[in-house]
Parts: sequence; C-alpha cells; structure tokens
Amino acid sequence: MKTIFKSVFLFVLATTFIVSCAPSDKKGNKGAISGNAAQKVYVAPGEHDSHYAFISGGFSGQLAVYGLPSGRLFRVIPVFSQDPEKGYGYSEETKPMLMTSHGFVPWGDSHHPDISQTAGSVDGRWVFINENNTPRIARISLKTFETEEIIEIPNSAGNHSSSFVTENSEYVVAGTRFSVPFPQRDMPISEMKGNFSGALSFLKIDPETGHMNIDFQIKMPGFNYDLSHPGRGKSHGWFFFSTYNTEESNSLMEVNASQNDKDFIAAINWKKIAEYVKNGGGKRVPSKYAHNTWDDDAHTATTKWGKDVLVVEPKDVPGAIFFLPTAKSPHGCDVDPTGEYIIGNGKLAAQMTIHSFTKMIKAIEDKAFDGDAYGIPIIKFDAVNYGTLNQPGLGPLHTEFDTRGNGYTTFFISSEVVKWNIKDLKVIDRHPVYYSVGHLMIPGGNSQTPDDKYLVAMNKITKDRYLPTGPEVCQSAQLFDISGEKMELLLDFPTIGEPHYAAGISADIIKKNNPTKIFRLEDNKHPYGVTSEAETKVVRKGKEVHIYMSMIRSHFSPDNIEGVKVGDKVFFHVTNLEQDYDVPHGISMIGANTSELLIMPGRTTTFTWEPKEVGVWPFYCTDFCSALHQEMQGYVRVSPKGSNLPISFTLDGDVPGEEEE
Ligand code: K7E
Ligand code: CUA
Repeated sequence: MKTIFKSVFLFVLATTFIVSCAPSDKKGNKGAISGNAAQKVYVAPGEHDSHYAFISGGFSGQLAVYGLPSGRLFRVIPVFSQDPEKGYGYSEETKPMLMTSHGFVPWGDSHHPDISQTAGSVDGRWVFINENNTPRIARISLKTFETEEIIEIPNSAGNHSSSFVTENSEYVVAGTRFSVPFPQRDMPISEMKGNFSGALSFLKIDPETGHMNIDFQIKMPGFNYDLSHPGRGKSHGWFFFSTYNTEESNSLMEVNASQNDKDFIAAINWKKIAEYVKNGGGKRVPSKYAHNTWDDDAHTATTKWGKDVLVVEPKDVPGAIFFLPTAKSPHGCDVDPTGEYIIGNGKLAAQMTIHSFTKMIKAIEDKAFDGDAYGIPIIKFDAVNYGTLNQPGLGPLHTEFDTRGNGYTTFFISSEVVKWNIKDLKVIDRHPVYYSVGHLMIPGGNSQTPDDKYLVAMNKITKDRYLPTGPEVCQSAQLFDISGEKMELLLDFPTIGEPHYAAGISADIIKKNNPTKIFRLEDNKHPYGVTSEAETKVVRKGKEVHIYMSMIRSHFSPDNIEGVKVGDKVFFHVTNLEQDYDVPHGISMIGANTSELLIMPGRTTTFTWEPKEVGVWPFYCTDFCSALHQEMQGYVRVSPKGSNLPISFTLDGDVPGEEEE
C-alpha cells in the first residue's frame, strides 16, 4: 500500500511539472521567430545544406538522414527493422542482416547513433547505432548510406549505454541496461540481488574496414547501466557509464530503484583492460551470438556465429574500475571536449553533478575511497566532484558542448534547454522547447571538436505544434542557432519514430569521402548476377526455378517466362544493368509474399515467389524510371502441378543471348 501511494505521488509530481512547467506555446510562435530565423534555415531550391543530421528512429528501428539547417528529410536508412520500400529484410540477400541468436527478428529499437572518429574529430566514414531490445550494434557506411554490419551482444539485455565511439575509433561500446543472470539460467527473480550481472562490452573496430569484433566483456555488478561516453584528450583511455538501480530491485522500479540518494558513474580504464586481455587475461565463456556482414561485391549478407566471448572480472584487474557517486539515478553521462569534465544528469535530482577527471586521478592515487561496491572502490564524492550546478531546471537528461566552455543540457520535466558555463557553473541562458525534450545534438558532439553553430533538440511531445493527425502526433526536432550568447530557436521539423540521440557532421566531410554513385558491373560477384542481357536465362532445379534476370531502361530480360508450375519456388535474381547515377529500378510480382525490390545500378537482388494458381501473371517495375516506365513489365505463365511444359523464356520473341536466324 505504502509503495503504491508513493508511486502515485511520483506520477502526480511528474505530470504536474509537465503541465505547469511546459512553457506556453505562444512564446515560441511567430512573435519570437523573426524573418531573420526564416532566412537562416532557408536553403534555396537546388542548394545543399551545410550539415547532415543522422537522427535515430527510436522504435522504428531505423536511422533518418536530415539536412541542416533546412530540416529536410533525405533518406531513411533501414537498420534493425524490415523496410518494404527498399526491400531490406525482405530480399534473400538482406535477410541475414536481421538474424540473431533468437532467430530472425524483423524489428528493433534504435537509440544512439555515433560517427566514427580520427584523432578526436568525426571523420564521416561510418555511423554506429545501438539496438536496445535484442542487443545489437550496427555499422552504417557513409559511402553507400546502407547498413553494412550488425553484431549481436550476448549476455546483455536492453543494450542502452551504447554505441559510443572512442576518439580514434578504437572501440565502440555496448553496456547493458538491464542486468540479467550471466550466463542466463533459470532462477527466481526475487533472488536478483547479488546474483545478476551487467555486461559492458568493448567492440574493437578494424581501422580499415570498420568491422567490429567483441574484444572483451566486463562482468559488472547487477545495476542498470544507462548511458556512457568515452574520455577524450587527457581522459582518452577511460570510458564512463551512468548507473541506476544500484538498489538492485526487481519490481515497481519507479519507487524501488529511486531509494538511493546517489548512484554511480562507473569509470573504466579500458586501455588497462585491453592490455590485460592482450596479455592473456580474461576467460572465454560460451555465448552464442550472430555476426552479420554485408559484402558490396557479392551484394549479399552472411551470418557467422560467435561461440564465446572473453569475460573480464573487475577484481582481476585492480586499478581499472572505480565508482563515482552521482546524484540521483543519473541518465545522461557526458564528457566535455577537453576530457576534463564528466557530467552526470540526475534525472530525479535538483542539481547536476560535474566530476573532474584530474581530481579523479588524484583521488585514485591517494586512495580517497569510501568503501566499495562488490569490490569496486567508491571514490569519495568530494575527492572527485568538481562542483554541482544547482537548480538548473527540472529533470536533466543529456548534455552537449560547444568549443567555448559551455554545456547545453536538456530538461525533460521543465521542457527547456539550458546553456551554462562549465568552469564557473553559472547558467547563461535558457530556452523553452516544445515539449519534453530528450537528447540534444551539436554536430561533432561526442568529439574534441564540436562544430558549434547549430543545436538540435529532440522532443517527445508536440501536442499543438502541428496539424492534428489522430491520437498520435509526430515527435519532432527543433533547431537552434547557438553561435551567439543567447540561443535562437530557428525551426521545428517532424521526425520518424522517436528521436533519441543524433549525430551531426559537416556535409563537406561526407562529400569528400565520395559517396557511392553506382556499383560497377565488373565487380559484381553475386552468384546469380549477370553483366549483360545475353547472360539472362531461366534454369529449373527440381522444384526450384532460378530466373537470372536483368533490368535496364525500360525492359526486363527475359520478359516472358513459361514452364513454371504450381508448387514451384521461383527465385527472381535481378540485376540492374544501369551504370548511371540515380537510376534504380524496382520489381514486384503479383501475389509474392514479400516486398518489392528496389535495385541500385550494378546490384543483384533476389526475391522468391511461390505461385498458388495457374494463369498468366504479370510483374512490373515499381520505380518511375523513364518515360516508358509503364512499359517496363513482363509475364510468367503458371501451369498445373503435373504439367510437363518445359521452361522457356524470351525477350521480344527471342531467347536472350542466342543469335537471330
Ligand atoms: Cu535519453 Cu535512449 Cu539516450 Cu532517449 S535515451 S531521450
Ligand atoms: Cu524501371 Cu520503372
């Protein structure tokens, strides 16, 4: 009864704040947005935006690509969810990307994109993004803007403190939100305390290819590990994870995980642990996980199965892991561009905790500890704390930085972004957002060199900001100009799914990396690919019929196929022979239990079709590719099960590749 009362009280408290502190809409409307702001976001037709913003799709599982300052949506990159628009997760070649140890999982929950770095700055080669629900990390190529690799994280659950990258892309990190039995086993939930563990996984990134491999997992106490950021500059070699539920409770968490006045930020000296592992430390523990990689020459993904991971116990690497007391159930855990300040945003605290890296190192040397938790030393609060920012707002979540020594923190409950000076812990400016902001992003935010002209705030609730669309209204981003002393709100734009974090980068860096325009036919190593119409054919193998098909403006080859029977499984292996930029073709078949395929120039992609009825069934191109796009079509004749009509195929009455008489 008591706990129920407390929980209701907390809820009322939270909703009251939302209602009473949500700034009135009027302030943000026309009056405040001057013509000047309109000019600042106007990108004339045909002109390019100055920045890319990669905004997580949250429960859509995808990653959206926007331009800044216009807020225009360019592309939705499918990552963890099937996307029928692009055939992702539907084509035979892309299905392995969504394979996991639990089988084929068609959906994911993506939160934190982060761009690869070289020497402390974003380099525009890859974006990494985490999947929360079935723990995974994906790597997206910023040449093709396609997902190239997805690796599953075993022994983890609710992969939330992920996927942040160190300053030379040495590691991308995945920390578990929920602690679980490690390894998994059948046990009473009520015995959680002391018996669950939290895995923090460090994945090594190949500097040339970007390929990820789980280097080691640290088996931490059974807390919740919420967010993380790497050290940089002087603190390079360390990683910081916020924790909550240090109470280790397993029920009615909104009350029971909010008891302790302080939880921790875990400071991990990963360099030390990497050294330990390199010298043979750690123990290999059986763990099954999927590792899916895309090959741009074979135009195909394959799944390899991981069988074990290297597990490190904190007690075996003394001096590598410490806890920094931090108020109260911190969410965001952010490190400033100099690497000196580590900021914990206690979402239930009326203050923000700012720790000092220099003080932390000194405290470790002085052994200024306040006991330990499961053998991990707890550094004395005063020995590590730089200071607190008092009463900055309500419900601090996340902080980003400019290059001028300021932090920008979002406040979920009071719906605002607050700019404050890190050195003297003074609030400089505050601006309402509409409403209930989560993350914010400054391009290059997780680096030594933020590109600090724009700030994007990402909001959970928009109520009256857009035209009504039924019970669900869009979530949205708001763009600020932060080049001056005061933040200036420039633009609202809707987002896909739920935007959590985002990663931004100057467009010039990506353009310099020469994004892919076509896939060269001569590099095509797909086993069913063709390089010309002459190679197109149809081959029966028992009940399987393999169509080696090509597409080019504006026909398929072959476009008439006979001899298919009810009960067959027909494979359409389709190669787009175009070698021009921006000329994809699509293909779809009546009754196929899958999506269309949208095929890029030079690529081969496959879908399957199991005809159920006799007849003559058409297929067509789904992408308006030329003036004669409507003519881009063909037929498959389907005969009864017992028919002995042989396979035949033609284009304009002739067999492709055979000399005409
Ligand atoms: Cu604050 Cu998943 Cu980073 Cu959302 S999380 S807001
Ligand atoms: Cu090809 Cu339309």
